[in-house]
Amino acid sequence: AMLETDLRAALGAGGGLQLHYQPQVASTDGLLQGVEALLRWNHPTLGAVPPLRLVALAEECGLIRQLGQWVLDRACREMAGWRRRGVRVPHVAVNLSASNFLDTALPEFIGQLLERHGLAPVDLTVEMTEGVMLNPDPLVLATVQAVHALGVQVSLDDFGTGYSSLSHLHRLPIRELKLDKSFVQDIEHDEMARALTVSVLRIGKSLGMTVVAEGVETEAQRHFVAGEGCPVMQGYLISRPVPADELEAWIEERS
Ligand code: G
Ligand code: G
Ligand code: MN
Ligand code: NA
Repeated sequence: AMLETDLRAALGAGGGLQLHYQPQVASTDGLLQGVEALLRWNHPTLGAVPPLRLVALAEECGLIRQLGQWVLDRACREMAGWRRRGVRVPHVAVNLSASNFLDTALPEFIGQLLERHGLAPVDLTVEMTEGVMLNPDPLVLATVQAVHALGVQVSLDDFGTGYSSLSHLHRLPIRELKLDKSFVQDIEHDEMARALTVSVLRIGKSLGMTVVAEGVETEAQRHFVAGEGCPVMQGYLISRPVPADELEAWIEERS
């Protein structure tokens, strides 16, 4: 109950919630393709609360809608700031949880948010975890369609771990697959991980989707995914998720 009070406060004014941003770069030339926003909660007494714990807490106390809206608003606000200052960030990707896609008001919220911050729909991507498609609720499908209709891109996160039927893939307007980091991390040692990586790349390519390799930590992993034609990479090898001001410095340093 104490944590719930703290979360309510954090969702209000300046209560220690923050977004960090992780760059996504082109495999060919290293150019920045976008950034993923990742939630951080520095609790006044507990310290860093892991984002999955925070999301679970928000689900439990009925705050998941507010949390999703907070993340969307913060990401769009920071994106608008980068635009104003001429910092070239092609788009920002936000993670939403399954229950956020059950909210039929989500598309309208996003539409108004973009307008309020003076952003174009292509400035924003929403990531949904592949698990959502395990047993897709018709409401979720309708919401994803409506978000897509706004012109906002939809990305399927943790791809390869969700056991989704591949038959759902072509029923949803998905622009991007994020190859789960559990595969990328085993590339050097595990033939199966390499085979699965190649398969996901092939699926993405044949369906006209971008594939982002997540969790690229080593030169050997980078070399393998790039060599197999993976267009975009993300991981500690390129950069850890960093606060907005550090991201800006990272971009300036490289340009
Ligand atoms: O870096 P990391 O520990 O940030 O993230 C752990 C998990 O939490 C990942 O699965 C990530 O997708 C999820 N996550 C991070 N930020 C958010 C967020 O803003 N909303 C939701 N729903 N999940 C998030
Ligand atoms: O589920 P999702 O893909 O959104 O989770 C992203 C998570 O992966 C975040 O917790 C982020 O901090 C973490 N992450 C990002 N890059 C790397 C990496 O290179 N290695 C590892 N182990 N984790 C990473
Ligand atoms: Mn993600
Ligand atoms: Na992921």
